[in-house]
Amino acid sequence: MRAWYLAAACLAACAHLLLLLPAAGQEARVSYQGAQLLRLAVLSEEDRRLVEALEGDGDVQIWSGLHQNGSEVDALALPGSAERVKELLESSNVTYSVVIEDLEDAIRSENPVPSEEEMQELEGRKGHRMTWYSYHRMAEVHGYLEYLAQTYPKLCSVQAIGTSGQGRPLKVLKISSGKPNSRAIWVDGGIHAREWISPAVVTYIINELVENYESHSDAVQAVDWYILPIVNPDGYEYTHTTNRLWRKNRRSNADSRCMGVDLNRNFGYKWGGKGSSRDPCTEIYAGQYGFSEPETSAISGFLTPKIGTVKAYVTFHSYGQYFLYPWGYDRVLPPDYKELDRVARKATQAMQAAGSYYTAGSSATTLYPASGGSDDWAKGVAKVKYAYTIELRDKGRYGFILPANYIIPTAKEGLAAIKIIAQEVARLK
Ligand code: 0X9
Ligand code: ZN
Repeated sequence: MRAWYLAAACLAACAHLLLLLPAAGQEARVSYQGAQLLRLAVLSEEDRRLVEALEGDGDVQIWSGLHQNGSEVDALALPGSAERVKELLESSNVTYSVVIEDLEDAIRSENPVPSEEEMQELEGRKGHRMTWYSYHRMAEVHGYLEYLAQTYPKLCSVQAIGTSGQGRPLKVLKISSGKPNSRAIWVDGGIHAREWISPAVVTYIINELVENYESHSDAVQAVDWYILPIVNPDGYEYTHTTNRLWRKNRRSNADSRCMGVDLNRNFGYKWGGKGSSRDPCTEIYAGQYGFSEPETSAISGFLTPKIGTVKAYVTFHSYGQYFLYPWGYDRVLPPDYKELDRVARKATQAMQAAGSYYTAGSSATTLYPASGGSDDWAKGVAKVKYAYTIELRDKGRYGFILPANYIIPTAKEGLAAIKIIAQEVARLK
């Protein structure tokens, strides 16, 4: 009797503890409690070396700036290192400010997850669980694409163009008014797992083109759309369950210490050049060879037969508010860069009218050289006229942890850009 009572009491009391422990085979969630986002003024070569050493020792994670022109570097001082990093910066006369006091707090307030009750009510009312008030898991994004295909079968269809390393489908939504021989535009998001604003903006664009068709009928009539909201579903899910700041995909490497390939270094044009790494433990690991990863090879397999019809390739990333065109592999420009630049400027004007200022320019000169990017492959191999990488909001206040209430304002800017690109594609000779 007594033993039974103790067991029952423990079950009740310990249940919440058990919930915190990961289930068998599952990794524990990475906590960023005590991690601080610092903005550093890196003025000299010596300062730069200090920051690189801190990164090499695993004390900081660079978020932006170190390989760009200008002196501002955003670096996340990792849990347990923040106080020591700040002391070292002070003793080395590197000035800094604290942008995010505690990253775990920021993560906690980023995404107000609605209750299951609210979601069920939404599903009953709308037939899907998608909103632009919070960031959604892959299953909800994919469920939304299926809902559109079922609801608008004349306009929309869904196709899995391949599967990720862990077997998740790479779902593309095609939006087409059905005109034969139409030109096409490719749009993707979520190649980098932690850039949550990207799939959110891409699904917003989808929603506008389909559910708000009357407002954008020109864009839908003029071209066929192929839209892949989550290029890297394994990484994306991992940022939801385990490590909010994961960037790469989740395939095991030959060097089993470190997982994942940077998919935006794995495309097969100028693969393995500047701004990419052969070291699997870096964030910019290019993989064993160009298109070694299922996610990138699915995109090339899908688009290669469409060469000649795809006139624009737009890939959404974050953050920094940049509108970038090739080349990314080095500081050189394609022969028609003036036309790329003209459309970039027109699009950024529309984005500014919709809300925010974006800097237009070529990738390598505006940001930094980085080879093996999807945009360079689209331009260099798939012969896509307008290849753009759009780095969405913000400019560093929240960085990757952009609170969900910024989804709609940011998405309005993305939509404004996409509409200009569609207009220009329609005008092509
Ligand atoms: O480094 C990248 O892959 C992109 N920036 S991010 O902060 N989202 O990681 C920029 C890619 C620009 N395009 C090329 N370099 N090809
Ligand atoms: Zn990115």
